[in-house]
Amino acid sequence: MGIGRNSAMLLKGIVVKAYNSYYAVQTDKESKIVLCTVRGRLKQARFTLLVGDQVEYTVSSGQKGSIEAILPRVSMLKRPMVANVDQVVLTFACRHPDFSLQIVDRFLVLAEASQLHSVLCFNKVDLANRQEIEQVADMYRAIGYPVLIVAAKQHEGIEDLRRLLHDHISVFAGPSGVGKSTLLNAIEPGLLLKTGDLSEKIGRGKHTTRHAELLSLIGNGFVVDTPGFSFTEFIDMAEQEVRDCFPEFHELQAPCKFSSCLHDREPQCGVKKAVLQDEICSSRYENYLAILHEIQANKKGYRS
Ligand SMILES: Nc1nc2c(ncn2[C@@H]2O[C@H](COP(=O)(O)OP(=O)(O)OP(=O)(O)O)[C@@H](O)[C@H]2O)c(=O)[nH]1
Ligand SMILES: [Mg+2]
Ligand SMILES: [Zn+2]
Repeated sequence: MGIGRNSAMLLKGIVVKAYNSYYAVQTDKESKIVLCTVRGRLKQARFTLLVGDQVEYTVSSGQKGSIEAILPRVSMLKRPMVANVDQVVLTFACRHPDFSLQIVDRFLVLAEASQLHSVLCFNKVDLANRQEIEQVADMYRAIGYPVLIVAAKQHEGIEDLRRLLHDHISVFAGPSGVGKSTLLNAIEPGLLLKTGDLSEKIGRGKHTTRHAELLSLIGNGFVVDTPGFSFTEFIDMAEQEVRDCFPEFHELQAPCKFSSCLHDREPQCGVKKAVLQDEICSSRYENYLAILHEIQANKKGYRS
């Protein structure tokens, strides 16, 4: 430590928002925000310092702080760029927009590929048949994913969701219009996030992508609201990688004849057998094959 150079006390905090030349850092204990610049020797870090990073900083004079060190990063999410995210709450509407198992599985693959712990949140249950959505929820619970069925507008299930966010950095992701911002406002009314109808949103143009910001929850924990997107693509993924994003395949693929088995056209495949015996849900297997074939078609396109 720089003895004498800076007699100010070293404090710990987390970057909650990045501006052009300074960072909003929330202190560990009091959840007070301090605006910080980056120390000279850490200047190159300006390009790598992310929202979500834990930092050490000093406050020498007045209110302004100076970031002295970045603590080791546990994880990094690329879209949105946030460090140290521990879980993603994949949010979907039971209706309006229509529920789709295919979209759920495609988002789950993206989350698994980023090695994030996923929670599924099925919102707008007030518009749907609860029994039907419970069946879908049970299918995902059997795989090991926690599932919450909620209605943000009616404040139903909000307490369970709040409990799950406690002490975590959680990113809310999912298609547009499913109610992510409405849910966050229900959890923490002070957030005052913008919500709206799909029809109103179409006119907003392309510039709705805001910079990621950690929103602080009373009690402990942070959430990140993201603009919805529906276009999911997997072209940077390897075939084996997609296969590994389906956790229920892991144990059942032991009997596969080839360890490289992609559970598609190969003979003696444990996963295909499990699908036939209803041990693996056929919608999951079909959605897997669709992604696999997209990746394969894309590879072929490059070769020719
Ligand atoms: N019926 C019903 N409507 C809801 C519920 N939750 C949200 N909505 C409505 O759904 C619409 C979209 O909600 P938002 O919270 O803006 O959706 P979003 O997921 O944040 O959308 P993007 O920001 O575009 O990604 C709004 O009109 C909400 O009032 C719910 O539980 N039930
Ligand atoms: Mg929103
Ligand atoms: Zn196989």
